[in-house]
Amino acid sequence: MSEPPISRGFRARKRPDGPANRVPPGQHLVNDFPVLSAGPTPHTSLEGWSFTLEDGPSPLAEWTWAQFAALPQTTLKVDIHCVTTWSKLDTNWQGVTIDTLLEAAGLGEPPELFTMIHCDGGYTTNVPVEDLLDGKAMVATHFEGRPLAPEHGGPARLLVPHLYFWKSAKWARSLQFIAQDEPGFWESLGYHIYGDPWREQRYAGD
Ligand SMILES: Nc1nc2c(c(=O)[nH]1)N[C@H]1C(S)=C(S)[C@@H](COP(=O)(O)O)O[C@H]1N2
Ligand SMILES: [Mo]
Repeated sequence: MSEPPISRGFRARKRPDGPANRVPPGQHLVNDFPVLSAGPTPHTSLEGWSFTLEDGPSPLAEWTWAQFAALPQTTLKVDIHCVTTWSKLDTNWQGVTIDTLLEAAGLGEPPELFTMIHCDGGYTTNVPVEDLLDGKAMVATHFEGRPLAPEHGGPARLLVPHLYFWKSAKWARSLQFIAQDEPGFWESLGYHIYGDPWREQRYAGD
């Protein structure tokens, strides 16, 4: 039954989904869920909440909270990576994928190649459209089976887990399609325009 340690070690290193292989360079694992906000937590009533898709200055579609909650829901189990070096494995989210939003808006094709996400409180972040499609991103309303806490972006935040977590904009209220990539809040302050944790794209020029 027992195998030589060298064989076990070799197998462990090769295991593709081992936790060590899921932590990008320069990151460490945490079990808690740190809160990182550039300003105070906005408190928007669900009655006053809406989510809008825009093509540049033109509105394309808008959902009230009730309408948004009635859209087809998706769950995602994903790892998240904050540029301040913490990563968290196997986080569970529920929300509406961007694919579902486009479909619900009657848009076969996204109208532009880039997006800017706008939030209550004024935070913005830019994400290329292709990083939002094919189930890679959602507007999340639930975390670990419960409504998303206000400090973590409730009632709804963008979730783009394959990019650094600053791209997962909290208190998201609109997704604006734009023709040219433009920096959002942190990107204008020296953070990377794209932010791939596996390529350690923390700051402009990385
Ligand atoms: N609206 C808004 N979204 C935001 C931020 C923010 O300050 N405002 N901070 C970003 C950063 S830097 C990170 S790491 C994550 C933190 O999310 P958390 O507080 O749920 O951990 O939210 C991102 N989304
Ligand atoms: Mo962050």
